[in-house]
Amino acid sequence: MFNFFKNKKEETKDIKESTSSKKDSAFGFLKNALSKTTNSLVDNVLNVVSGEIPDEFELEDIETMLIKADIGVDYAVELVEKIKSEKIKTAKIKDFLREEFSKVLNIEKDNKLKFEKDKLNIYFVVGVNGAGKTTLIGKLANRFKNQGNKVLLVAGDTFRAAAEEQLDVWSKRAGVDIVREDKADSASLVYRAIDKARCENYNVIIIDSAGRLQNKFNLIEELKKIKNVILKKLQDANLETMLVLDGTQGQNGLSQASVFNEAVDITALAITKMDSTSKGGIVFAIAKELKLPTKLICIGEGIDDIADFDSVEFVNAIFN
Ligand SMILES: Nc1nc2c(ncn2[C@@H]2O[C@H](COP(=O)(O)OP(=O)(O)OP(=O)(O)O)[C@@H](O)[C@H]2O)c(=O)[nH]1
Ligand SMILES: [Mg+2]
Repeated sequence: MFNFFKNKKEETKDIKESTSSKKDSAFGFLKNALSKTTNSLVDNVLNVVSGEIPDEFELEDIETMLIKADIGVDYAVELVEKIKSEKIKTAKIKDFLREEFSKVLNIEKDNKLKFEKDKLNIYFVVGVNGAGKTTLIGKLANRFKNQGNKVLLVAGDTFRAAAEEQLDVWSKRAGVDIVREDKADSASLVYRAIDKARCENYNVIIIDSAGRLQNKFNLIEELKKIKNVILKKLQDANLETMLVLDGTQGQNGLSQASVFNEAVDITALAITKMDSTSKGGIVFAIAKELKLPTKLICIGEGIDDIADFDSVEFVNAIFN
């Protein structure tokens, strides 16, 4: 349904061949990919209805289709209830869904990544193991660097030497500086990094963190500690606490978002792996349940495979 990229390998390959055009066409790429899924979302929903108005069985099928698209069970039930109570005709279901999805993404919070060139901008990146945090940081660093910013990466995942190595590789690829210290306490490292950034006039700091789902309590406590340090040293800096979610994980994302949000007050979401079997419905589920804005999407493992999330384009891509 929302399996945007199920058959998209070829398109991915085409785009990979031209990195420079990729950034420009990231949303074209998404649109292209989505249009097929879209058709599957819209078609799947509409295909189960034959009469002028959906009957009970058909309403159930619509609900199943929506749940499969990862928009969340509660939201799917709510939509179907509306279709039923408002007696929405089959011919109008597409318009109805379009309007509902647009409304849900049109939340109060801004979808644009916080950034002011003349200030210090701190991005604290969190998420479970393997979500794509370190990769996203590399891409974001590269983008900020290319826009003329002075960028400092902080290897806040101090438990695994390999994690620091991985971030180090990305820092070289992006041509930006990095602060790393084996086995250091990550909160102290962040403390020192913010001092360094201020002394040396960096305007972007991106902080990596360890993702360990199996050790949830410690992970969350450590993240809270880092967040407190950042808040203490924030002054007039911008802060974006960004949760990275693997788009292929579907509804798991919703529960992860709620745990992380409770601990560190998430201000932005980044959905990764939209190029594989991602079910983009999670964007709606999270906007609906947690009122959290998706600000970035990642569409591959390459350095340019990142794009700002645009809710209008996203909905258009699904329904046009
Ligand atoms: N296809 C695809 N793969 C991605 C994307 N983003 C990240 N990956 C891959 O996902 C895997 C995990 O990415 P990492 O960046 O190491 O994830 P992490 O959240 O830092 O993981 P931990 O440090 O273990 O918590 C790597 O193999 C990445 O190349 C994406 O947008 N698309
Ligand atoms: Mg990592």
